[in-house]
Amino acid sequence: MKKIMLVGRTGAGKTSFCQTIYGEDLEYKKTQAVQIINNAIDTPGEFVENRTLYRALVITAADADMVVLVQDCTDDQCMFAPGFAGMFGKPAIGIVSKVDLAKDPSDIHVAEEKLELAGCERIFHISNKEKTGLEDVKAYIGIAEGE
Ligand SMILES: Nc1nc2c(ncn2[C@@H]2O[C@H](COP(=O)(O)OP(=O)(O)OP(=O)(O)O)[C@@H](O)[C@H]2O)c(=O)[nH]1
Ligand SMILES: [Mg+2]
Repeated sequence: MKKIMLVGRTGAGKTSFCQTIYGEDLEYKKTQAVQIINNAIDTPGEFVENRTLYRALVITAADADMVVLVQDCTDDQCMFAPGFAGMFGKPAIGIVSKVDLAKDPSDIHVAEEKLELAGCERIFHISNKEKTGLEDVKAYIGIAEGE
């Protein structure tokens, strides 16, 4: 199982994603500091919203095997500049989150394009609420069935 680090805006669904992939109940709590959820390093959205905190992200990533960029498909804003994922020097995948809330398939495509441009090698579409799209990403990260 790879150790992953979650990166994305406040409210993107990073903590929910960690809870979902490890089979925990969804419990909302704003992430205030870096926290470990099983094999995942969950970061606060502020780390990517404030350039001066990028350094904290890069240092935290030293411990991870893979970086996971999370983009909410209902969010017009994106914090991932082209090539963003390259700063970690680690494999990076992208998660388009909240697909249950997409008003139009284009919402998902636009989010996917942002993640592609950011440098993600694979992109997955998921809903933490409806628990869709999880098996593929879990397999990619190496979380076994039922784990
Ligand atoms: N409808 C829907 N809501 C979601 C989904 N994922 C997360 N949410 C909701 O979005 C809100 C924010 O989710 P979090 O997982 O706490 O977001 P976060 O990225 O950890 O945010 P910070 O800790 O502030 O950086 C919560 O109310 C979640 O219940 C999803 O796939 N679908
Ligand atoms: Mg969080």
